Amino acid sequence: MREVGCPEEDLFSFLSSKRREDIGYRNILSSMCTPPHPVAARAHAMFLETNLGDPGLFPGTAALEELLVERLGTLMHLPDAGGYATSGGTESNIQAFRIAKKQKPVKSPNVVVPASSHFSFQKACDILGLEMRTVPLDGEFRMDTEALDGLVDKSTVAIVGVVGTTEYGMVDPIVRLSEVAEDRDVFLHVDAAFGGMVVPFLDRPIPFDFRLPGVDSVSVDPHKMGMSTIPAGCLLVRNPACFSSLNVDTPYLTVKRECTLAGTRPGASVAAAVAVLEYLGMDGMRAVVAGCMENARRLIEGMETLGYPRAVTPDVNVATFSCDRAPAGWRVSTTRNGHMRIVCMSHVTRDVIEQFLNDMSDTNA
Ligand code: 0PR
Repeated sequence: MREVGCPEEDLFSFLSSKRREDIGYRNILSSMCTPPHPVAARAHAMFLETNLGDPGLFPGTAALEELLVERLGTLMHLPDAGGYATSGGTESNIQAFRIAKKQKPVKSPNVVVPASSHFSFQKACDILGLEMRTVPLDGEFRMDTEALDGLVDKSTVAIVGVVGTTEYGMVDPIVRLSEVAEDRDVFLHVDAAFGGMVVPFLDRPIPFDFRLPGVDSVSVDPHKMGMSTIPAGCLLVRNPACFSSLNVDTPYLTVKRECTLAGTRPGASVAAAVAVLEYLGMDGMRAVVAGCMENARRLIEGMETLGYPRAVTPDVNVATFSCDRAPAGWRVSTTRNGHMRIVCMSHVTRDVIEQFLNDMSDTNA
């Protein structure tokens, strides 16, 4: 550290120079995050110092966390769902596996996940000592449920389905997974980190949530399509009592037990998440999602006109192409199969898409 502190103006000009090195969201087509909605930013600033790790000191903020769980639980067709605000999809996935593992104490536990699952499940398996069994995908990058049955055995503590896969934006056949989970009496975790804030707002929602009897937990991230500030995730469970298996004693806090992974936890991004849901309502979210889906459709149409076929028709607003070059200045990503991947977040407006397509056609020339 410096011996003597830096004058504020100098400090902030240093910070500004670093901030200018960041790439503006306008040209970022590869991210599942987006600039926070203005009401999220405003709420975040109001709750800057709050800590949900000691909720008795911040009962108002703690009530907002409960409201978030209630709102998202209701969206997932279970108003009484248990849950808490996590730091994002990774923490939700780790915690879901912890619960599943506690529920079935076996000698060499395994979990069965689709090949498309997010890398956070690898971290979870490493931390928890779980064998990860991978189910291959079908021709449309969804879990091939034919292959699922043979991978589940007595030591399987959890099955995972993904709603809005990171790379291709697909929704796994959760109806079938729910049947298998019930038949084989296995915990079913649905990773809806991305699609949980998309699918419920589609004209024809694909069933994936607690309406399916085999679904035990769902993760959904307000800091992705929920336009909240970072970090804001949420883990929801059908049976609120299952969190008690994660409890540790916290004798000197205002609550005597804690089931969360993190100790100190931000209230600001939770207030921001609630703010967006309340401000937009179902109607507002439907409009946001309709816009993103329409932009994805237009992008696919435009790219195909330029001779770059889609890899698949996505279920949510992630578009992928057989195309190996992007015009300069744009951030796109590449899937493990080598497809160009573009996430049509709300900052990726129609104008941005048209500009991108223009630049693509110039690189073609
Ligand atoms: N589950 C799914 C389906 C995800 O897509 C992600 C992250 C996670 C879980 C983990 O969520 P957290 O990152 O909140 O822990 N998906 C994005 C990805 O890996 C995250 C991301 C966002 C990456 C913005 C880059 C970026 O610029 O692509």
